[in-house]
Amino acid sequence: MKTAPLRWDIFCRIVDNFGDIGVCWRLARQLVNEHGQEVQLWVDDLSVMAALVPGLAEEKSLQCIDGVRVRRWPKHWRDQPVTDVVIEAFACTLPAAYLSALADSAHPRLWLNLEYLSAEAWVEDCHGLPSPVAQSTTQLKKYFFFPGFTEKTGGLSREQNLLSSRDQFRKNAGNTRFLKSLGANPEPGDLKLSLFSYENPHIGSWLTALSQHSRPVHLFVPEGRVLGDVADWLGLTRLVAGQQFHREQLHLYVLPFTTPDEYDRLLWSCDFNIVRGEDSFVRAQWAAAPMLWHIYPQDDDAHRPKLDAFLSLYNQSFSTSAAGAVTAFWQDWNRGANPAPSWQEVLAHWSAIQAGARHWCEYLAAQKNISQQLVTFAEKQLLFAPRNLS
Ligand code: TRH
Repeated sequence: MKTAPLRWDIFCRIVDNFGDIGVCWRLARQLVNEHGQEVQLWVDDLSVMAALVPGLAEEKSLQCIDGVRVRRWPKHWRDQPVTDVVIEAFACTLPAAYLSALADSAHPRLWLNLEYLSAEAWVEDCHGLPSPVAQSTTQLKKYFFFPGFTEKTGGLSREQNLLSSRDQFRKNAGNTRFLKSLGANPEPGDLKLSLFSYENPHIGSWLTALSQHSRPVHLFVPEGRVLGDVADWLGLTRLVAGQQFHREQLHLYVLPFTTPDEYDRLLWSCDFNIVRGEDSFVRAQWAAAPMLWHIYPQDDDAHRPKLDAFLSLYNQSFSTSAAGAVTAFWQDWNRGANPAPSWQEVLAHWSAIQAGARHWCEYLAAQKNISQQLVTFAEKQLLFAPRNLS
């Protein structure tokens, strides 16, 4: 039975960096374009979003992009009609007046708390649990929605045609053309890497190892927080997009921050990707190539068990020795130890690590993606209850 589209409000507060809006924007687009839903995305800082969405006009309080109504989340909230489903992304705290309107609504409403991605085991137990906070009203239901890496979680963001587009791109030599457009001309057998990580003061020893590799290495570094450490190694004070450097075997390209789709193409074109946070971390997994995750560092070291939990799942796709090499490199990088020796171990297990990365991607691709799961969950909660679709 075909059901009428639900109306969704997604609220996104940008705490830091690009991950919060990267995740919400991707989700909003998928709900509209792949599931025919009506979506408004409320964002408190459009200037950060503009880095990912070039057509976005920062000064506009309402604009429609790719079918999504993008709205500035104003400091002083003015009354707005509430929608069927509300996503409160990453505990961003809904406007109080909006919340009361939700609770007072005569029609069933669903309030979902979209949580940060984690591979920790407790996520499976908490995903989809009702939140007691709002259960006092009969028409408003609140639930925790956890993305994750197993069938018992809310899944990961993956566009319907993502993997087929990736395969076509590679089959049609899109990677060669793409790297050429960045000014690179790698020969077959050269190593191609991308680097989008947080600061790492020990990166110099790894860059030196790359410069001494047996074959040419092409390293693509989008503008971001690691550039200062790369500049230090080059003996420069700062780097800007468009610059290229050549040190022994290493060709280094500083790239402008680009659109999420172009960034996917970079990940698909490289043999090894260093990624960070939440969204680039997921995109690198869909590239099905060896990778390293620089996890978002938290003051209380809460990121350490998250890193360990992911590694123990991920490593199930790898042979024992390849898993050991991956773990050592990831842990060294994330602990601020010298990553050069464990990088040599990665190189020593290269084909086994490539096979493991492909296997992991296939394992994930067999699961339902997060937008499918959200729509199914929302329809289940709201479908049989009378709704105001006016
Ligand atoms: O920017 P991040 O460090 O975001 C982080 C995480 O989301 C973290 O969980 C959160 O707590 C913290 O912010 C506040 O890393 P992330 O998640 O990888 O987001 C980067 C986004 O930028 C991702 O959507 C990919 C996108 N991107 C581009 O669109 N173009 C580019 O050129 C690059 C390098 C990235």
